[in-house]
Amino acid sequence: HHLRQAGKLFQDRTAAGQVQTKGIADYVTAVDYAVQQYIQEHLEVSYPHIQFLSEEKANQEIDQSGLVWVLDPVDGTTNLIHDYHTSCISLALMGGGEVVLGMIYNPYSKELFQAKKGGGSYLNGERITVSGATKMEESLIAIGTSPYHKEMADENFELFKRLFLDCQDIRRSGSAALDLAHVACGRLEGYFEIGLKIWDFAAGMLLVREAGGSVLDYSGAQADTSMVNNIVAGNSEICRLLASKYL
Ligand code: 2AM
Ligand code: CA
Ligand code: CA
Ligand code: CA
Repeated sequence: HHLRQAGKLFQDRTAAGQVQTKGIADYVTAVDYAVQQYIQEHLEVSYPHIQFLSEEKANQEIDQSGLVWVLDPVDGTTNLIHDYHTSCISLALMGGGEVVLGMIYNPYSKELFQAKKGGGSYLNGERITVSGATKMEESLIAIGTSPYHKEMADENFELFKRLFLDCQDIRRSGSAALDLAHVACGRLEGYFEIGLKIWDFAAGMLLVREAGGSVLDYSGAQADTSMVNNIVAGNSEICRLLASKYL
């Protein structure tokens, strides 16, 4: 599988140290570019008619009504720079604005999460489902701190405090895609973050839904595949509670 091969590139600490700054707390490394190039080249050979959208390239002239691969070559780049071992590759296939395939690969744990529209979600080939917890006090919730929106720190941290007092505990991973994968397999009951880009959430959104969970936006509506979205995911009950009571 191309993702497993590309995941080996995460081990190159020299490339991970070649860092450019794109904005506040927003980085790209030589690993991001190497993973993107490897996957783009292999997809273009196997699927020459499918468009390719990816975080670290120019994406003009993408026709969202056709088929398009949506790649985040490294989700969790800050973690990669710190050698924190909490990053992944996220790849989705979209058609007509719908996600039809979702794949998230964690090269540190060698875990491959895969979902096909209508076909369920799998972790290394085994079927996965969301957690059955229905109460906040038994729920582990991943938060998104949105470090590139420091002007929102006060309202974010007030929300985190309210939630922290009610839930079992909170977590902050730094990888939106891994958080969604972990909701899909029941390790987390819920996750939310503002301003996610399509390459952060497309694969994870299908994984959570095909595992029996929900993915909403902050208004409580079904999350759509806009380029940017505020995302709340979880098993259906915890997702509904998060959207209605906290966000
Ligand atoms: P990245 O590592 O691919 O950049 C962490 O909060 C999540 O937000 C990660 O999935 C991270 O993806 C993403 N992220 C990083 N910088 C961002 C930015 N400037 N705007 C929105 N999301 C960002
Ligand atoms: Ca980024
Ligand atoms: Ca990302
Ligand atoms: Ca990225």
